[in-house]
Amino acid sequence: MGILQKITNPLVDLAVLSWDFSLFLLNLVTPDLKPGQVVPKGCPGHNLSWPDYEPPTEGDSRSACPMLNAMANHNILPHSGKNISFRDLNTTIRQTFNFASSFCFFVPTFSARFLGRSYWTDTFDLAELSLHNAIEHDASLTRQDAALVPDQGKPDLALVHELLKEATGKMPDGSPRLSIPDLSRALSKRKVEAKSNNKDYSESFFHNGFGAANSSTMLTLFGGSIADLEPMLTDERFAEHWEPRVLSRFGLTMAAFNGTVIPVQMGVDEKKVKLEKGTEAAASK
Ligand code: HEM
Ligand SMILES: *[C@@H]1O[C@H](CO)[C@@H](O)[C@H](O)[C@H]1NC(C)=O
Ligand SMILES: *[C@@H]1O[C@H](CO)[C@@H](O)[C@H](O)[C@H]1NC(C)=O
Ligand SMILES: *[C@@H]1O[C@H](CO)[C@@H](O)[C@H](O)[C@H]1NC(C)=O
Ligand SMILES: *[C@@H]1O[C@H](CO)[C@@H](O)[C@H](O)[C@H]1NC(C)=O
Ligand SMILES: CC(=O)N[C@H]1CO[C@H](CO)[C@@H](O)[C@@H]1O
Repeated sequence: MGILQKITNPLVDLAVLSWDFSLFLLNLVTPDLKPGQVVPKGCPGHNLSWPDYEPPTEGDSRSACPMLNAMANHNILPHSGKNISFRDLNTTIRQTFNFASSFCFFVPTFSARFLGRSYWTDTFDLAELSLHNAIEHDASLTRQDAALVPDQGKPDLALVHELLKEATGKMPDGSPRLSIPDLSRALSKRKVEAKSNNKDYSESFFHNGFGAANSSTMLTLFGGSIADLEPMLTDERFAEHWEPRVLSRFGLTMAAFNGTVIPVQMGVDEKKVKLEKGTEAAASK
């Protein structure tokens, strides 16, 4: 049985999707949260004030996910990255990132399923989330492929800089912003590169979609702001006074998120990258 059959559970997934859609509708008819108040009172990050950053040390467990690592680096999750309950992950990502509760339930449940554990009673270490081809996949934007670099817990700084320098947009204050086409282009380049460097390269429709989804959080929650993404992707640290840029009262739903993910995924064009590479090579001859 393939891993996908093992981790999909149509009844649960259907229930979560309808719950998600209800939240999407509720967001349309309720007032937005006030800037500065997106993280609830009493939670780390409320009023734009995050707990201190402490880089990981030898023995700490870290994942392929920059944002979860950042939570551990700021002690929002245990700094060791170990023995985290799936249920705590639900609560903390709801508070920290203003993802809708549907999403906050769905991803930890999904992770519990692929690790063969119980969402309700079990725990995990961050590194365990990097199980290859469960969520972790080839051609990530901030990690070399697992076949080349087995430790997926640290960002590859050269890749991060390649991504950040794709930004062609502008924030309202004039600073650089990663746009939808910038992200599509970055994903296309990573795919072309990974396919040529990694003889064990694999991809699937499912991972393409989720890869686009994972990276689209940079455009929604971070508004594409390079000033905010740089500390997050290089040090896995919250920028000072950061808060989620999604102000919806019931959080970022998967339904709303689709509005960003689908255009990003549709814009992925590996042929174009290959053609451009070809022209560059010809021009430099
Ligand atoms: C339950 C929660 C979560 C789990 C289990 C999880 C897990 C993962 C994993 C395993 C990856 C690696 C995928 C790859 O190979 O590229 C990943 C990537 C990513 N995650 Fe998460 N994640 C979670 C929550 C979040 C949240 C809340 C955010 C944003 C606020 C986020 C943003 C990202 C981004 C941007 C990447 C892409 C990094 C890259 O392409 O190198 N994740 N996540
Ligand atoms: C929020 O932070 C500002 C600036 O750091 C501070 O002046 C203010 O008192 C804080 N408000 C609350 C309710 O903590
Ligand atoms: C893991 O955490 C639980 C509480 O959530 C605790 O009872 C247990 O002793 C911890 N296990 C280890 C190995 O630290
Ligand atoms: C998930 O977290 C939400 C809070 O965001 C909470 O209301 C809900 O009970 C939690 N769900 C489960 C199944 O633990
Ligand atoms: C988002 O789009 C994907 C595929 O395009 C679809 O499978 C999924 O059900 C959609 N999610 C929601 C919540 O609308
Ligand atoms: C934040 C985000 O979109 N995370 C997604 C990353 O990909 C996995 C599956 O590959 C999804 O379950 C997460 O929802």
